[in-house]
Amino acid sequence: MSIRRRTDPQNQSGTRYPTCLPIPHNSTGTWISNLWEVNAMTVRTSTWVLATGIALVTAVAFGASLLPRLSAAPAPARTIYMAAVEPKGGTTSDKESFPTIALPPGGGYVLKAPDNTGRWEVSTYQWQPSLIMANQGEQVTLEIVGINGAEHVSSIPGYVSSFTVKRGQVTRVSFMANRAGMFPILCFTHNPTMTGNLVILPRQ
Ligand SMILES: [Cu+2]
Repeated sequence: MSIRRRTDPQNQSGTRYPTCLPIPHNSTGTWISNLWEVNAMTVRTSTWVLATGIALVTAVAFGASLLPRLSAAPAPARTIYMAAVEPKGGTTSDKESFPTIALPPGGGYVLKAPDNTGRWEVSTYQWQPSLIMANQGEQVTLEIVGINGAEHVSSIPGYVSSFTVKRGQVTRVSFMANRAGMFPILCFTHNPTMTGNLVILPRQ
């Protein structure tokens, strides 16, 4: 607020001081409107500047208060449902001859010789689905049920060192997908066929 001397002599007495403005006083408490005039424009400008300042400070303080909350926001979650399965097929020797060439070793392939009825079977162990994807930055949970095979001792190198899936049980494997790329999902019990792929898509 600024105050300047009133120059109009006709206004030096009997003039009422505007009630909307702060009243300047002398040392005895008597208001001095007949000597001084408040520059109302300056008062409005000062008020606007003060209000703007308060608003800016409030906005900055509010924004700063949000930062810890944003940084502490939980990562988006993704649950992928999988199963340990064993697709199987078979026939009888009178319809199709039993293969004479053995399948690759490792437990992932199973070729059962003809039984006393002549029926023979072939199967393979797999993850279903065998290709799964998530986004970098997601909290990923694999919920895996064991359908076929007594147990599957497994690993996802780069993410999960070891886990085991058992028939009739659900195994949950959780990890933060903080690295993009492709990672194998390995079952050591059923090589080489029970190998899946986990694809972590890079953050945009
Ligand atoms: Cu397995």
